[in-house]
Amino acid sequence: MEGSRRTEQVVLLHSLKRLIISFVCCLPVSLFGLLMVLLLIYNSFSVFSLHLDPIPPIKPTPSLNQPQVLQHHTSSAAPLASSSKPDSSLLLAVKETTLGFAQKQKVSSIKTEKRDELTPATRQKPQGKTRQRFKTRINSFLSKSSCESLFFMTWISSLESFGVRERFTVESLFKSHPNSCLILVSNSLDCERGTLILKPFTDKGLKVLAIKPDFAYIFKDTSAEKWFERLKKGMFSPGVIPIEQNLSNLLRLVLLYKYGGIYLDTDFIVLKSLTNLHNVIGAQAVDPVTKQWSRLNNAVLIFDKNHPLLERFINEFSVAFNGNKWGHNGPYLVSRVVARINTSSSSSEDLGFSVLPPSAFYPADWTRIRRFYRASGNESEVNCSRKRLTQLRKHSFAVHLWNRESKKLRIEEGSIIHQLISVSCIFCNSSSFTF
Ligand SMILES: *[C@@H]1O[C@H](CO)[C@@H](O)[C@H](O)[C@H]1NC(C)=O
Ligand SMILES: *[C@@H]1O[C@H](CO)[C@@H](O)[C@H](O)[C@H]1NC(C)=O
Ligand SMILES: *[C@@H]1O[C@H](CO)[C@@H](O)[C@H](O)[C@H]1NC(C)=O
Ligand SMILES: *[C@@H]1O[C@H](CO)[C@@H](O)[C@H](O)[C@H]1NC(C)=O
Ligand SMILES: CC(=O)N[C@H]1CO[C@H](CO)[C@@H](O)[C@@H]1O
Repeated sequence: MEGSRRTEQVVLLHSLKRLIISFVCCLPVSLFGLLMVLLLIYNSFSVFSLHLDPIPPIKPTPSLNQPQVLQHHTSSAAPLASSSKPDSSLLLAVKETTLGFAQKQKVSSIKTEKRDELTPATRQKPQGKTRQRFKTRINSFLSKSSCESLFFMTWISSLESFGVRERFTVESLFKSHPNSCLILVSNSLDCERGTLILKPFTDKGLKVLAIKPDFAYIFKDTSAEKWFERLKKGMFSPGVIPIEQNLSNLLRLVLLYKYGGIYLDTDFIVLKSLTNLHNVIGAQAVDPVTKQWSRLNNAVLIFDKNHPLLERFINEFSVAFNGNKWGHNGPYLVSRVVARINTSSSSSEDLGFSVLPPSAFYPADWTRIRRFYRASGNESEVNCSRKRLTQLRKHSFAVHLWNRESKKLRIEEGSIIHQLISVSCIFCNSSSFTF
C-alpha cells in the first residue's frame, strides 16, 4: 500500500512537471520568473519527499542472534514472543521494499528521480543480500572447496555456549575427514566473533563455513514450507515459543534432503571416517530379547540428496509436530517413521537405507555415559576400560556424549573420554582436555 501511494505521488509530480514545461513555451517572458519560482517550489517539494520516504525503517538485526536466544533458555513467554516478531516483520518489510522499488523503476524514467531511488535501493540491499546470501554462499563454498564429503551441523544457541566440547566435535570430525567440508548452520556463529572461533581450523586449511539459515529458502519446495508458513503466522500467539530448538530437528532433515551428506550433532567424538556409509541412521537402543532396535536417534544422519526416507521424516514433522513433548519431533520422530515402514508393505530395503547398531554412534547409553568420564580406580577397572576402548576403536564410528547428561562432568585423566580425545585431536593442546 505504501508503495502504491508513493507511486501515485510520483506520477502526480511528473504530470505537474510536464504541464509546467509545456506552459513555458507559450507564456510571455514576464511570467517566466514566476514559473521559475514555481519550479523551485516543485523541486524543493520533490527533494522534501525524499525525507517522507514511506517505507518504514527496517530493524537492523534479525531476532535469532545470541542475546535473545539466551533469553529463550531462561525466560518465559512474553520476551520470547516479542523477540520473534521482528523476524517475520522483517520478511514483510523486505517484500514491501522490493515491490516499491520495482514499481518506482517502471514509473520514473526521468533522471532527477535517480536520487530518490537510492533511498529504497540502498535500504533494500542488505536485506536482499541476506536472502540471496545463503544460496550463493553455500554454492560458492561448495564449488571452490572440492569436498570429499559434506558435513552439516546446526548451532541454535549463543556464541558463548559454543564451547570447548563443541569445538572438539569439529576437531575430531576433521581429524578423521581432513578433506571434507563442514557447514555450520548458525545465526550466532556467522559473525566476526564466530569467525575467530573457527579460525584455528581455517588457518589449517580445513574447510568450514558458518552460515545463517534462510529458513524460507531452505524449506522451499518441501512439506516443511507450509509448516513454516503456519508457524510464522502462529508466532504471534504466545503458544509456540523457542522455535529454534525444534527447528534444529527439521533443519537437519531438510538440509540433507536438499544437499545430501552427513548431519552430526555437536556432542560427538568422531573416531573414524564415515565416508563409506550411505543412507544410514543409528539405533540408540536394542531390545535385549528380540535384538531389534527399540529406539533410533537423529543425532547422526547420513543420506543422499532427495532420499525418500528423509521425505517421510519431513512429512511426519509437518503433520505431527508437537512443540510441547520432548523428543517428539526428533529421536521419537525418526523411530516412529522407520517403525511404520517396517510394519507396512514397504521395507527398509525398498527405501534403500539401513539401521546401524548402537555401537556405531551411541556405544554408551545416556544413563551410562558418566563412567566414560571417570578414571579407572583399580586393576580390574583398568582392564575393563582397556577392553572398552578396543571395542570402541573396532566397532564405533563416533561416540555420542549426550551433552544434556554429560556437560557438567569433568574429564578425569586416563578416563575413556580422555583417551579418545588424545587420539582424535588436531590441536591437542591442554585446552582440549578441560571441557
Ligand atoms: C524390520 O523387521 C525385520 C523383521 O522383524 C528385521 O529383520 C529388520 O531389521 C527390521 N528393519 C528395520 C529397519 O527395523
Ligand atoms: C575395583 O573397584 C570397584 C569399584 O570402583 C569394585 O567394585 C571392585 O570390587 C574393585 N575390584 C578390585 C579387584 O579391587
Ligand atoms: C588385567 O589384565 C591382565 C592382563 O591382561 C591380567 O593379567 C590381570 O589378571 C587382569 N586383572 C584383573 C583384575 O582382571
Ligand atoms: C588450543 O587450541 C585452540 C583451538 O582449538 C586454540 O584456540 C587455543 O588458543 C589453543 N591453546 C593453546 C594454549 O595453544
Ligand atoms: C520435540 C522437541 O524437541 N520439542 C522441543 C521444542 O522446544 C521446547 C522448548 O525448548 C522443548 O521443551 C521441546 O522439547
